[in-house]
Amino acid sequence: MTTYTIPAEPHPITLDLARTALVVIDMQKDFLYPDGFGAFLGNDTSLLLRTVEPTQRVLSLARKLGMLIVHTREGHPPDLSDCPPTKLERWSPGTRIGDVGPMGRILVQGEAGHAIIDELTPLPGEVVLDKPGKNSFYATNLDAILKDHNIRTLIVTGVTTDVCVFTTTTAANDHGYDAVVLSDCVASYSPERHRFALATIKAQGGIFGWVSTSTELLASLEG
Ligand code: C5J
Repeated sequence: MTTYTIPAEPHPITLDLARTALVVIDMQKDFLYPDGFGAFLGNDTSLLLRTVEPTQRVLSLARKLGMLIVHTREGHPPDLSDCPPTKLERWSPGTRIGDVGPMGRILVQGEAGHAIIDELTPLPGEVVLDKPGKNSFYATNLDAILKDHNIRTLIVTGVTTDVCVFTTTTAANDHGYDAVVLSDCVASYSPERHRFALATIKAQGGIFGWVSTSTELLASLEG
């Protein structure tokens, strides 16, 4: 067993490398690229693009170490059959799921904006998990995949901190995993909500998990 202790808040966490997976959440063109749907809604995508370089470093080390790597993508099939009516009706016409956005139909599988950004293209053998919800465990086989690999700890990266990262981390806790969120590898369109989500995850002695950074993780694993 190869274990590493990673500096983290609220306290260091020891992980067993063979039982640790990297989860890269929704690094999709529509959320990150300046010509995607997130930007079309008026969001500053540069806040999200800052995560790309540190995430590339973490992904590269995870590949070198042979860790299980899971990339998630939020979206629905073209007929929107798994999208609840409430989610379909929520926004104004023209900006709803399935409407045509700047990079194709919004949150629809197979459209250009639904794809993972070129900088983090998954390699063969890595899991690409399509999910209809925010929480990556909802209506997916993520828990089964992790259990198949005897995973205990998740290194969590991706976007957005306050939505899919937060809900996946709280669900990971309920499913019995330790989650370590890397603060420089996650981002929100709102810096305030980003800070609040991270503060909540590590509050009360780590009620949902841990918060660390790519620098601390890489220094520990490379050391
Ligand atoms: C994610 C969203 N990925 N913000 N989705 O956080 O709707």
